Amino acid sequence: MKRVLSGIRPTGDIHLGNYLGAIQNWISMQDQMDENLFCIVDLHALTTLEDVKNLVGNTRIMAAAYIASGINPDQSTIFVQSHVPAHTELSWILSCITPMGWLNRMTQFKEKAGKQRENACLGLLAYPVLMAADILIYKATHVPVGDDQKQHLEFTRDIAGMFNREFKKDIFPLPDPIIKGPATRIMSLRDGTAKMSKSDTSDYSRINLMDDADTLALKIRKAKTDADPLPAQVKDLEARPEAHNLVNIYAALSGQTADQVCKTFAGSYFSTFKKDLTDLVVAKISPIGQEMQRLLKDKGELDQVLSRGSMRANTLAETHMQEVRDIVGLLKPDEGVNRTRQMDVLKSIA
Ligand code: AQP
Repeated sequence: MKRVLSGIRPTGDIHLGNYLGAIQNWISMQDQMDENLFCIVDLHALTTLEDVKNLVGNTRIMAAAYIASGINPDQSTIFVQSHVPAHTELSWILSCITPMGWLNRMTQFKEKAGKQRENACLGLLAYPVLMAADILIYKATHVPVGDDQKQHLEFTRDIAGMFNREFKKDIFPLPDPIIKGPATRIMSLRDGTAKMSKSDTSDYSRINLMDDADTLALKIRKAKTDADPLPAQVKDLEARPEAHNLVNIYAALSGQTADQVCKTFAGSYFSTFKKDLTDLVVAKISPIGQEMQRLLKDKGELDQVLSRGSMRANTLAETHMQEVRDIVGLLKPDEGVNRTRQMDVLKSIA
């Protein structure tokens, strides 16, 4: 059984990095896998509360982005993480076998906490445990993500192995990270050494899926580059991170390798290359943005997709959660006794 699970935090404008690093791979896997689950990980958004604006709106925007990009809700399960309580239940159980040393080594925690390590919230430190639960609760076998999530995926495999050994049951498959293509790490348009990110304060650092054609053209025109022409081979771009990034974006959107792009544009200056890149970005991204705008006009329809998704996700997650409760040795509630107690309480109130 090949089952895919992946997700994005609804923390702001969904950008080209999210699309090329994650969603494009989800779409290519849709037909190849037995089951696909795509989650909007709203509980993860709470780990950086300062960045959380309009969580409800952003959750719907993310659902619209998934569908507009090509995730078919009749074929794949699209749902919201907080609608499936088993994620947090499993997260707690996993956190009880997670060594603190493993969490302290996570580079994303170090980057996000920065110098405020002592004041950083527990949720930010525990983020990888919840992410492991997101994946393991569905016994997912494949997880398509961008390069920045590599360490969290290794952590998930380690924790799954540890749980299986600790309880002497092969319950969790070790999920395979799918990190592929020329766009596993799209960089900021303003700084080729920083990841394109929703939380970057400069909107000119990223290409948003909902940017209109004029904004896309302006952002690419303003993107940082250098005065040298493009080389014939991508290896000669190693010391030119901004130029390398734009070539990677062109390659990913046109379905070519970065070397093929270099060959085509060898000797051209960025003034020429940027014009072709703009045409390509507008042709690929504008229709997605327009479809998102259309989908967002009918919130009822979007909410229905999410509620259908959460029904499927809950059914699967609860089946696996029951196995986990049995394995760790939690007492099952006796339904008969529970009902009698409820009646007693109701009588005492009456
Ligand atoms: N720049 C990127 N290049 C390639 N892939 C990327 N991803 C994110 N940025 C890039 C991939 O998108 C998926 C969802 O990421 P996320 O929103 O859950 O978390 P993130 O990695 O923290 O993304 P951002 O945009 O940087 O959000 P903020 O600013 O809120 O932290 C993941 O598969 C990720 O690899």
